[in-house]
Amino acid sequence: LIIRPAGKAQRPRVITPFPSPKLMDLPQFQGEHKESLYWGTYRPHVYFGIRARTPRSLVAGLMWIGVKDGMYHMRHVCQDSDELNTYGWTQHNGRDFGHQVLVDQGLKLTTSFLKSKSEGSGYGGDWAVQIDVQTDKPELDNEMLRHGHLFFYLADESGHVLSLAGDNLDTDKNSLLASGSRSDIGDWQLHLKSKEVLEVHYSGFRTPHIHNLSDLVQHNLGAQVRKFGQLLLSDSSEDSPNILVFQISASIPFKADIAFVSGTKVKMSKVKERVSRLTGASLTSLLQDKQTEFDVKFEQRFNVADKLEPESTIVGKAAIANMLGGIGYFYGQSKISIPENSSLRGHDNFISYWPAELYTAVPSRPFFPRGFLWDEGFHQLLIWRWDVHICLDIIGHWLDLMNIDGWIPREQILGSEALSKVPEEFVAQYPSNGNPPTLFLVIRDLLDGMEKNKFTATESNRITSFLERAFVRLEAWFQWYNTTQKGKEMGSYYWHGRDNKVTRELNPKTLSSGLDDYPRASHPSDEERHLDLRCWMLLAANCMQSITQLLKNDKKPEKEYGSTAKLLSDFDMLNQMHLHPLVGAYYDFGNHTEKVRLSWKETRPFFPFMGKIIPSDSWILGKQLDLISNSTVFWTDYGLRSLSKTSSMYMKRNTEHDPPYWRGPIWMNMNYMILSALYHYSKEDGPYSDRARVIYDDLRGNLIRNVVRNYHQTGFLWEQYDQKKGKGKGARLFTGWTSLVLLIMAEAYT
Ligand code: 6A9
Repeated sequence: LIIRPAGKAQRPRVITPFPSPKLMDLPQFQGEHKESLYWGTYRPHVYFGIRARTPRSLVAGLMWIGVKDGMYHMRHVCQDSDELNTYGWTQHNGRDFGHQVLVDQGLKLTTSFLKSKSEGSGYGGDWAVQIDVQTDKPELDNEMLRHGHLFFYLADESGHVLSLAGDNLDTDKNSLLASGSRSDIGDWQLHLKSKEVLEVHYSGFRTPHIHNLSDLVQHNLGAQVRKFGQLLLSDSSEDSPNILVFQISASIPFKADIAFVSGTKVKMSKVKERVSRLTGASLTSLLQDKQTEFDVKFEQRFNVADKLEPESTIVGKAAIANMLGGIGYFYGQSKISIPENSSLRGHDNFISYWPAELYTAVPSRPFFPRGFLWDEGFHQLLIWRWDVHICLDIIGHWLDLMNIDGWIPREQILGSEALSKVPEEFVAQYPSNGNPPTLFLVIRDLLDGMEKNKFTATESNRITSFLERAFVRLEAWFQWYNTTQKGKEMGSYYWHGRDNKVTRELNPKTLSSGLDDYPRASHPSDEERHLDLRCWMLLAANCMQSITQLLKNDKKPEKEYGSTAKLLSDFDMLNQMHLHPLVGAYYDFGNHTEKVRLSWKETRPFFPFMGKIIPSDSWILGKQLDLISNSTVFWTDYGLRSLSKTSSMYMKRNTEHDPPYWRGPIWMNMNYMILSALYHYSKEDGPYSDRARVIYDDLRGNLIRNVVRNYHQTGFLWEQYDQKKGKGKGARLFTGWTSLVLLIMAEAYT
């Protein structure tokens, strides 16, 4: 009998952090860098929200009352059912400025964010919000549309009490709304100013459940309407409130400027000057300067002025602005599924990962406002080109989520606000399951950029020291894939964790691959060979080898990566394992359908082509170009299909509730990768370069035209595009990898 001393129980391996110094503890992420990114619009799941990059922050946000079909509706958390005509950042620099336009039926709101550090400011500086409310139907004599109601709130996640400036708020006389104190920023104050006459009411709450804020406000308003027949907050508060909501009402049009200043206790902190600088005409002019700065940087980074029509440029700006404006900060614990036969399995069928922070871009603010591992690699292809420090900070956070086995959970649902958006059955993460290691795409870009002197000396130094520290983690990550996902034959891989007991699905899904319902072997087994994973492994091995060379550390087992890379780029071996020799097309391999026998499955021209593995003079390259450009296979006027039209599963539902997802529609990340390969082959000597160029030009034109048209018609970037008519599909306001359209405009490829 072994009795462990109390309190010394060993942590289960799966929730043990990787034992090496954290990336986020690197000096480059401290000091000025850290402070400069402290406050931000890091709450992408709400229409407008601010918080700091700290686990228990003071958070701010906006709600308003929208009018639809003669009814009032509260707007707060981004929801598709709100049916906004459009919303999103038209400009954002990821640091101290953003400009967002929201159209809600007749109402047009503009929310601008500005951050500024001046003499006297506390840690992280001050910030301001300008909210501009207009209507496009001023002629309507509709009472409901003549008055605008905004609700601006502050909530302290750590429970500190917020003090109200007074019971009767009259911002004409005194702009102060509230104040408080925190250990991170010192004393702070919130001010409100406007040229117009505002009516201000308030309500205070005490609760740790900030994610229920919409309900709290709606209840308060509902009670007021029932009692007094008016849509105004009660001007009352629970004891020691940690949430204060201010209702700002005025006749439309009006503008409200909100200034948050910190470090206000210190003498000479110049509160008055700072507030007046961050409101009124001064704020407007500061915002204008930032807009110009954004436009200049956009042109300097993406160089698209000569290449684009003005309506395309608008979409390109929205793409980068939403990518940066969608960056969030999350804190919490992932839930990790534990297998049925495990001794860890007690009351719950999951255990919690360690509490962790994640700073990350998100695929979609209304639908998926959280981190996704393989999406993030694509996001960073845009972000590093804008601000490499933000990019490293994000990748660093992701690598710090690695456990001792070298595994990183795929979907990050951290904290109660994130959890409240996900149905329970989708929450748990499986330690047997991976997701494409796309962070290597970014690292390859960074290495390439350093070689071509694209970075300043400081940037290069930071990238190098980042990679020095990241090396052991990247190595463990590589090994995790290389061991847990390997196939029976040398040089073969398959996505583990597919369910071989499902009977109700047309084809068991492979969520880990990121391509969800893309058809694979009908009977999952260890005989499978997945071409996409094999190509990701080649990318990873190449990248590891390049890092080893850069770091010139002979203790690092460079040879090993070199030989893996060599093995995986062996063209003959690739062809033996995955090529149908007569058709010249590439396939997965596994047990298939009715007769259940080992055979090739689904034409996949994409992956070896995207990996640029095919020699430029090979007849197979010609065959690949045939498949891509053939409209009975992959080609459409709007981009390439995700599945060949000839497939038996083309546009088939997987279950009654599961419409086709990666079985036909056009996805931007895959199209971007193919364009990148076409661009490459068009520049390589060989018999196919001219043809590659023609296809490249056509495909690029089709993609841009279609995304731009959809944006102007619908007000949004979409998750995918329909392969028949090019119509946006799936989640709208999907500003994750669909934003790659900007890199396509700029012809900036990996
Ligand atoms: C399910 C539903 C309110 C699916 O963009 C994120 C991912 C991609 O990584 C993946 O490749 N999307 C793609 O096939 C969206 C996944 C959403 C799963 C959440 C819960 C909640 O709806």
